Amino acid sequence: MTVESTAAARKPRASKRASAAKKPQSSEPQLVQLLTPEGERVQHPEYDIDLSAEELRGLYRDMVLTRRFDAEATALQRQGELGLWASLLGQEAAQIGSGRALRDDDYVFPTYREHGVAWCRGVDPTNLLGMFRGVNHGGWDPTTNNFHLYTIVIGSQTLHATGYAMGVAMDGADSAVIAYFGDGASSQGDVAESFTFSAVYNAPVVFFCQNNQWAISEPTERQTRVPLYQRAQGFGFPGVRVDGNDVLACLAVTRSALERARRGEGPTLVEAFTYRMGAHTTSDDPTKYRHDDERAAWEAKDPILRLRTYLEAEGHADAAFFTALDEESDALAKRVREAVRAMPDPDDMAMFDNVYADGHALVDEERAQFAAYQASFAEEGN
Ligand SMILES: Cc1ncc(C[n+]2csc(CCOP(=O)(O)OP(=O)(O)O)c2C)c(N)n1
Ligand SMILES: [Mg+2]
Repeated sequence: MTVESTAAARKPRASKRASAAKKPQSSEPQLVQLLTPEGERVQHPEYDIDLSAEELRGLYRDMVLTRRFDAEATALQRQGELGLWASLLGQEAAQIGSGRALRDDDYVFPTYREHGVAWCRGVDPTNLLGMFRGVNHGGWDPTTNNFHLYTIVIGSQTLHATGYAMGVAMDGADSAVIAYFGDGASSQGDVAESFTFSAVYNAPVVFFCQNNQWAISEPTERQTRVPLYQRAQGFGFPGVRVDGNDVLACLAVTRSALERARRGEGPTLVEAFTYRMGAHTTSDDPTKYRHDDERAAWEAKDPILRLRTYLEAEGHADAAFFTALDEESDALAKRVREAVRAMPDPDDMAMFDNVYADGHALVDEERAQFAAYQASFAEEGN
C-alpha cells in the first residue's frame, strides 16, 4: 500500500458520504419538539406534557447522574478496571424521557447502551458494570425491574420484545413492552421480522430507535434512503420522529405510544433523532471516520444544557439545587469506583454453568479441556 493510499483510507469519509448516498427524496421531516436547543418551551399540536417544577428537576437530575455515571465508567475503562465501555454521552434525553414514560409493570428490552433507561428502572448502576469488567454474564435479575439483560447481538432483542408483547396480550394484561435499538440495527432482518409480527398480531410494543447517526463507522445514510420513522408505514403502523435531545418531547411521545399499545392498537416506531457524542465504545476511535465539526454542531443541542437553561429561566431550580446535585454526582462516582474495584473475580469454571439447564456433552468436554489447561499452569509452577 502506498503512503497516499494509506492516508486516503484514514481520511474521514464526509466527502464520500455526500456522493455515496443521495439526499432522501422526501423533504426533511419535522421533529416533535417541546424544548428547543436554546431552552425555550414550545407547543406541538399533537403532543404536550404538563410537568411540575419538581418533576422537571427530577428529569434533570436523572440526566446529570446518568451522564456522570457514564463518564466514570469510561474513566474506569481507561484505568484498566473495565475491559470495555459503551458510552451513552449525548443520548441522555432519549433514554430518560422514554424511561420515565414507562410504568413499573411495563417490560424493557435494551441494547448494550441503555444505562439511562436502566437508571429509570431502578437497576443499580454498579450492576451494569460486571459484564464490562468480565466478571459476570449480566449482573441483574431481569424480572426484578422488568429490565432485560443487555443484548449485544444487534437487533435480536426486538424479536424478544415482540414475542413478550404477544404474550402480554394473550394474558389480557394492559402492560406495554418497549424495545430499544439503533439506526444500524434497523437494517437487520430481525428488526424487519419483529415489525411484521408485531403489526399483524397487534402486539403492545413500542420500538424505540435511537438514531444516533452512526453504527460504529457507518453513517445513517448507509442504512436507509428514507427517514427511519417512515419505515413503520410499510409495515402498517405509525412512526414518529422526536427530537432525541429533548427530554420533554421524548417523554410525551413515548408515553403516547405506550398508551396506544395499552389500548390494543398495536406497535409504534419512535425514532429519537440524537447523536452519539463519544466513541462507539472505548475500543473505537471516531476521529478516523467523522469530522470534529459534526460533533460541535450537536454540542449546541445538548440535552442537559437546554433543560438547565429552561429551569433557571423559569425559576424552577436555584443554586442550592445545582450544588446539591454536584455533590450527589460526586458521591455516585465514588460509589461506582469503589464497587467496581471490589468486584471479586469469578470462579473460572463458572462460565460453563447455566449454558444448558441439564448437562450437555459438548459443554462437558469443553469444561474438562479448560480444567486440564488451567491445571497445566499449576504443574509448570512445581
Ligand atoms: C448481529 C451483529 N452484527 C454485528 C455486530 C457488531 N456490532 C456491534 S455494535 C454495531 C453497530 C450498531 O449500531 P446501532 O444499531 O446504530 O447502535 P449504536 O451502537 O449506534 O447505539 C455492530 C455492527 C453485532 N454485535 N451483532
Ligand atoms: Mg447508531
